[in-house]
Amino acid sequence: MNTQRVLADLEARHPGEMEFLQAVREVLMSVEDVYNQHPEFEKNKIIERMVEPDRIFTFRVVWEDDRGDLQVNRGYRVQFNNAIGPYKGGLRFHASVNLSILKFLGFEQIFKNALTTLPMGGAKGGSDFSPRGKSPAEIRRFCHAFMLELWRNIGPDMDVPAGDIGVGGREIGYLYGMYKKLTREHTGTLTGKGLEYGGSILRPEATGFGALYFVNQMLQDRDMDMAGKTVAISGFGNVAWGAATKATQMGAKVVTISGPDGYIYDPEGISGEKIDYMLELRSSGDDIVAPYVDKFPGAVFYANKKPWEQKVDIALPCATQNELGADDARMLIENGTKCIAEVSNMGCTEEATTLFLQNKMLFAPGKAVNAGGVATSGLEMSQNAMHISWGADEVDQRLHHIMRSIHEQCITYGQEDGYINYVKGANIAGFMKVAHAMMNQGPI
Ligand code: 2IT
Repeated sequence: MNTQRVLADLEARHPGEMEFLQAVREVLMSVEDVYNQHPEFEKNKIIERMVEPDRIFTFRVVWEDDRGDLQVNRGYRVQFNNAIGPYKGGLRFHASVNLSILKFLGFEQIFKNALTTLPMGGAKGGSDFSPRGKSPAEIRRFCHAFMLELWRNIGPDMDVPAGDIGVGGREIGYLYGMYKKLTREHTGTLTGKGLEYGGSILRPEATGFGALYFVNQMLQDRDMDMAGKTVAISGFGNVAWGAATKATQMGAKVVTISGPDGYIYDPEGISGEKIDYMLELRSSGDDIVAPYVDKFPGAVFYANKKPWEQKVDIALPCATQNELGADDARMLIENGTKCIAEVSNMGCTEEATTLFLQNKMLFAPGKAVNAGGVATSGLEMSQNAMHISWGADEVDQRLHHIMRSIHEQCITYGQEDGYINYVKGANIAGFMKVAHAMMNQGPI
């Protein structure tokens, strides 16, 4: 494979799509050697086909705000690859959403879903609608309007959306309600549903819990565990909440959370009612963490700064893409951080990732670490298809098993003279599965 040529072609066709190009570059660099050992991949143009989404839907979403004015947003669904199963991936509602971001997320989702061991293809969607400062009624009207268009392109064996940034249980409820109304079917076409209407127990916790199961495996591999470790977490949404809950249960002390306004440092540890308070902060809709210090005066708020300047044992970016840059990485390395695991998708910049790998840090990428979320969505699909619901023990056991399997795949493919390169391991393991599936199905 001529990686540089593939990337140059892609750049010429998608100028300025920085996030998409970044995600593709990372995978291509990782798989280059393995790819070149398989001339049949080259002959079948596997890479050229893989970087081209199967199809993309873009549509207009019109909704009425509380003043009675009409608002117009853009809606998207990128169906990237269904070689190993129906399209699967979240919906993101955020002002920053554009095609570059959704294509990067959809591309990552292909390999992440392959790692879960479950039959799911890769997709992503969303809108540039920002839930920030919107009333509950406006959010409901937007979700209904969004589904008025999307419903034709999704289905239980075709494409199963879920949540992501800005889309949680409430939004999934409205989206599912409208989907059900339009199709007159109750087929579980979205995941992340409420427990009363087909949702899976533990889905809200699954991304954070799965991430901590994975981190625990990483630590065990170097004869360490979570007990007594200090943890820096960024973000304060659903993923940060699940990660903080499980880290605390495992005996670690979470000392930071963050928002767009800055970060909270709480030396006593963010546990118990403080973790619950995160959800309250989130549901206020203001998208800020500063009020934490009014409620818990032992903590400090650092405006417009990131938590990576704190000396901790474990760093877990849980907010959004490229949230941890080269300077942050240097600080974490200098501070002797024992483990850094991306819980957000592509949480580290390319420079930061390179620094971690060059310094042989214990570092793992989002597509491995956060795959417990979509894996539990896969378990929700299975329960829906069987018209049953599993108990918490069953789901948690399966989640454990899946995260262990992902870790093993990373070890198998990520060996570099005794160092485990989890980035390479995750990319190669996911890529090989999808590439073989594509080969077996012919040039379509
Ligand atoms: O990035 C992700 O894996 C998600 N937002 C979850 C996707 C899903 O289908 O549960």
